Amino acid sequence: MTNWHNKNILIIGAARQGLALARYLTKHGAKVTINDKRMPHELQEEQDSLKDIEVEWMLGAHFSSLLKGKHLVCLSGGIPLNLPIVRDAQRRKIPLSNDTQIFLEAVPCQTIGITGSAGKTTTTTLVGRMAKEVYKKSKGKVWVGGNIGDPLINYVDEMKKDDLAILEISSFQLDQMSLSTDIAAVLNVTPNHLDRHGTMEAYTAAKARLLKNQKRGSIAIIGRDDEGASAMRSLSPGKTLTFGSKPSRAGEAGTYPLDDYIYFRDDRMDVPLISAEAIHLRGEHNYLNVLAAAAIGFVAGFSPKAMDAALKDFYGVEHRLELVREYKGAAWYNDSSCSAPQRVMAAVRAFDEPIVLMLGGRDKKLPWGKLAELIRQRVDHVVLFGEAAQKIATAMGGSRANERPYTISHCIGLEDAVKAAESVAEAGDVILLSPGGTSFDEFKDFAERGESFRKWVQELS
Ligand code: UMA
Repeated sequence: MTNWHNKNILIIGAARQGLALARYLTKHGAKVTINDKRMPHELQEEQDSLKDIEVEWMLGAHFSSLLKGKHLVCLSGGIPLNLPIVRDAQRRKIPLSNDTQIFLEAVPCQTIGITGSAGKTTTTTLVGRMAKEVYKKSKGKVWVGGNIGDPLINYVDEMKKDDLAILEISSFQLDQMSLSTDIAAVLNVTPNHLDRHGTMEAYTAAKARLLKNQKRGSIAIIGRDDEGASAMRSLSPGKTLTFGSKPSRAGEAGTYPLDDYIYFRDDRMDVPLISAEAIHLRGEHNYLNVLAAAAIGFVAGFSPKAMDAALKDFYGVEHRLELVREYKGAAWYNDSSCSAPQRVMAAVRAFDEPIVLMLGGRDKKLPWGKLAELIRQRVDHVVLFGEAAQKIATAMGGSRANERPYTISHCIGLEDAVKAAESVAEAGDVILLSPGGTSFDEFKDFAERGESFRKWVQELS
């Protein structure tokens, strides 16, 4: 749908995606109703932000009567598909959409979409930095957004054909999408968001849509080290390239590291792209993010010089293995964005130092067993906090005979967990907040959790 004139649209979720979409659709002639489960007084700021446009606000609950006469229902990322109003919309055959689908229907320029269970924000940020180096001398402009924080539908009317739009795309968004980007990357697919998708199959199917929805002539980039992503090699109707930590097989195009360089290889050539010297990010998982960004950058036509320059002063994204402070000889790291046990494993593996690991938050019905095994091998002290503390403690099952010892403390919330971590930390340790659970049991989002952590760590004296 691209002609919005007089179309009746219901937007569910009055936060970043919903508000951005309401503004865009209203501007293009649609009659928009915004619905949110929160009460009017809780959404005063949101209502004020749209004071200059005409929208109908229906707040406090999701009434199915709102579907009457609607041509389209747009869902924000946080709206579960099993909500009765969403089920009713599907039963009545009212199409579902969202901000990213509508953005892709309207965008006039080349697009890059990045998804994955882990690493999508770092990779998107990095590709954006590379693109900005390249576009410094071009008449086009680079736009970076999507699930990373700022919906690009906010800017689509300003975009021109010579621009480049780079989007982080989540499985929640992909569920409602039938379009994809010119270059699409699936970094990895490991258990995540199972509380929302229900099964690993449903979660994987959502990720796969980014590739299946591509057109002929598009390019797909796949993480070949990752089983879940690798299984998607043949889903794109376009050309598929890969990235990975070892050289690709003969005839398989993609990026790989060798002798302090990241190379691109295809059946004709090996091209050095980035020197290891330029990379400051910690952890193997981050090295893979750089390999992914290099593959995306190469197919997008970025020069090796621009890629190298983009990395030189890049020390990572906030709340992702971010060094907060050195205190009494110990280093405190904020990895608050980590909300899956698999990602905690990547964070733990990023360090050689003794580790005090802060774990907790709200569980997403994910398995903790493999992380428990890694903790036995690598972690000296675990500080558990929040709703998931008991579930994690049960998965760890206590120390076993003849095994490397580790200790556990239990805390109610993150502030106490910081104090507990301080009391066991020694000079030379890494204290790592890599919670593995979401922040919603105690905070608005992972950013608020990370900021609170930073504040409490800075206050230690
Ligand atoms: N709400 C209801 N009914 C419900 C549930 C929620 O009305 O049953 C309402 C809430 O009251 C609230 C709104 O829905 O007003 C929240 O919607 P939202 O969570 O989608 O909020 P946005 O600010 O629009 O955030 C979304 C993405 N959120 C999710 O996908 C859950 C943000 O990704 C994204 O940055 C933002 O749009 C801009 O594109 C966050 C995220 O956690 C960071 N994403 C997941 C991830 O990265 O793993 C997918």
